[in-house]
Amino acid sequence: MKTQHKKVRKVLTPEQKIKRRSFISFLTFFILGGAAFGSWKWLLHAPEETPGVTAGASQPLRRALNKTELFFRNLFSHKHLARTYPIERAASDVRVNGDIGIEDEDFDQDNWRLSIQRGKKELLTINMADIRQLPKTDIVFDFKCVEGWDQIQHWGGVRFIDFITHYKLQKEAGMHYVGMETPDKAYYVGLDMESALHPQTILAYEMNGQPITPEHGAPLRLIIPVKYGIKNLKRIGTISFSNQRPPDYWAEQGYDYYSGL
Ligand SMILES: Nc1nc2c(c(=O)[nH]1)N[C@H]1C(S)=C(S)[C@@H](COP(=O)(O)O)O[C@H]1N2
Ligand SMILES: [Mo]
Repeated sequence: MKTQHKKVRKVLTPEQKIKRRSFISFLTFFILGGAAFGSWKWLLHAPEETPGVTAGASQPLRRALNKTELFFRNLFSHKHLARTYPIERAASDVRVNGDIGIEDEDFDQDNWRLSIQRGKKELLTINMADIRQLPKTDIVFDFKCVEGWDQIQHWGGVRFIDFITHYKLQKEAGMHYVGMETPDKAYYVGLDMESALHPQTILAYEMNGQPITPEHGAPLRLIIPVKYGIKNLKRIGTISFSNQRPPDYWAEQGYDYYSGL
């Protein structure tokens, strides 16, 4: 004969069941709530990135943004070439937009020099005659402004990668970023090295086969078809290389630092 062992289990009344559930709910609420509050405080007190570079995002947020950016970067852009068009498609009446850093009417093109620090001690000062001697590349592509317009345009100049090779800036090009600014430093852009070295990125001195006019950035401007117009700096004065993000005029106003297409 088997003895039946009955497990003695406390039978809860409906009221007790409700009480127990409420207790679990409260506990969950406090633990999760506390965790959320803690994370918020942590974010709030986390140091900010260099002001002006990421419009004041805190470091943990910046890291998250960088991760997302990297993901999309690898997914699209850089292996691809921007679409090009036959020369007849290029606009003859080229749109003008933005004059920050190029307003000075007394600006003297003949005295213009491009300054670049090479290594720790050397400052290269390059004039237009030097630049015109380098191999020339033409491109006809659809120029896109974040304000919502685009236009097929024809530009000519030296590919940035060819320029780097000629001036033996390979070591500098091993860094993460390029910074460019107007001679008066009023307009400035930061570019990831991959985009700067993209085969369609050029230091342009011609538009529709003619020297660039002052309002389009004479004597030398950046044409970077993998980026929106805001990164296509007109009238380059200085080029620098760094591993930190260089300041960027429109990124400081809240625009996407990367601004890629
Ligand atoms: N120095 C300088 N470069 C600049 C700007 C500017 O205001 N100043 N505006 C940018 C913007 S927003 C665009 S769309 C393009 C316009 O170039 P474009 O005037 O030759 O059409 O230049 C870019 N480069
Ligand atoms: Mo623009």
